[in-house]
Amino acid sequence: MMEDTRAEQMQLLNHYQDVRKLLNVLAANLTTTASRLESILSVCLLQDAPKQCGEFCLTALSPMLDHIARHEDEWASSVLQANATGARLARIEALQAAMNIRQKVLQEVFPKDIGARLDRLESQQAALLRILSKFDRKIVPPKFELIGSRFFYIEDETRMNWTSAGSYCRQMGTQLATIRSAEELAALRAKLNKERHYWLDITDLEKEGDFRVSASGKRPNFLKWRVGQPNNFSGNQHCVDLLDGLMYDDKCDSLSYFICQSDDDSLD
Ligand SMILES: [Ca+2]
Repeated sequence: MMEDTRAEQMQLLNHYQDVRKLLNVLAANLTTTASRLESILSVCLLQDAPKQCGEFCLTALSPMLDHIARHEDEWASSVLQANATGARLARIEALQAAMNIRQKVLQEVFPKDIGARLDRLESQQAALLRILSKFDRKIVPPKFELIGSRFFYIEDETRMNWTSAGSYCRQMGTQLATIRSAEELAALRAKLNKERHYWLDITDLEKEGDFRVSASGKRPNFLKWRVGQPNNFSGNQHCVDLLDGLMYDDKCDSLSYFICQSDDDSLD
């Protein structure tokens, strides 16, 4: 009797546990369904979802579809342009790569000090040109004579203003004379007419009182002023001449004889 009652109790307990499992499953399903409903309702608060959402979606999408249709061609051409730009970029990149390779090759072929070597070559070339032109000037033009240690031409027939006298010398490939020492002055003086003025290549036309060699722009190596000279008499004496072994500043447009020299002072 007792045993029968116990078996019934066990059976009831098993049923109770099965029912409880079922209830748990149902409760879980209900929770899932509730959360789905919640999410649907938060997006679109509709009473009849299938019908109303269809209209709603069409209404919302229609302008977008029209917009797509209107701009389809435009977008297609944009895509084409983008493709063309892409192709050009690719070509530019290829060119850049080729240039990089060429630059690398050049860097390997040429020595790194090529710039310094070119600079040295240029200065050597300039020095050679200076020497060559001095050499050229040593080929003495006709009518020039050795006076002291250099060659001079003394114009004793025609008087000219200072500018024309300078041009006359330059036409012979020479320049108006400067005097480099007392010895040279003495040697020249012996060849000149004591009563005549002879133009030299010295002037203060650029800056009053600052006498310079016209050919070089430098200060003369040697000056031998007469007492009281230069006096810039009347304020317009800017060209230097020689009279009886002494120097004067004189008006540049005065007519005087002159002396040319074969050396080029600008090369000193
Ligand atoms: Ca004077």
